[in-house]
Amino acid sequence: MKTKNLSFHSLIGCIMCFSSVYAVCPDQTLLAPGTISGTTCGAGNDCLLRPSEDMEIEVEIPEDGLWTISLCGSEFDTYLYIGTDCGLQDACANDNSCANGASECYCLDLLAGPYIVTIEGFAETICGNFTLNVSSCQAGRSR
Ligand SMILES: [Ca+2]
Ligand SMILES: [Ca+2]
Ligand SMILES: [Ca+2]
Repeated sequence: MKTKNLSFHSLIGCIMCFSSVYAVCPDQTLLAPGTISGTTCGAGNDCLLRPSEDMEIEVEIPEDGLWTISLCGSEFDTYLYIGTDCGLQDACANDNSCANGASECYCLDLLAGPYIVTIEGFAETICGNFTLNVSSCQAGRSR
């Protein structure tokens, strides 16, 4: 199991994501494998990874292994960041791995534990409906 250095990550999280001091992070949680849908429109620009409105979703990875975290099928041009705390991208960052500018981190080698997935738009005024899917690579996946 991964151990999390809270003070270190909180410090870095504050530097990279200033307004998370004032906002609630995460917005939602998801136990992997699974899917969650929502919208970033009206969700607030709480994380400064991009200047757009954003959603932060805590994804609980239940076991060490290869995991795909995907926004494929989302209805706008997304950016995807995956980190060990709010505002971080230390696990993965992706812009356009799937169609229509949507983002995917494919078969990441992850330790079990919580990760914060930040869903942003490619530009300040871009927001929309997203579908976040987290699946195990070992379970097989067509692409
Ligand atoms: Ca943002
Ligand atoms: Ca937000
Ligand atoms: Ca994109």
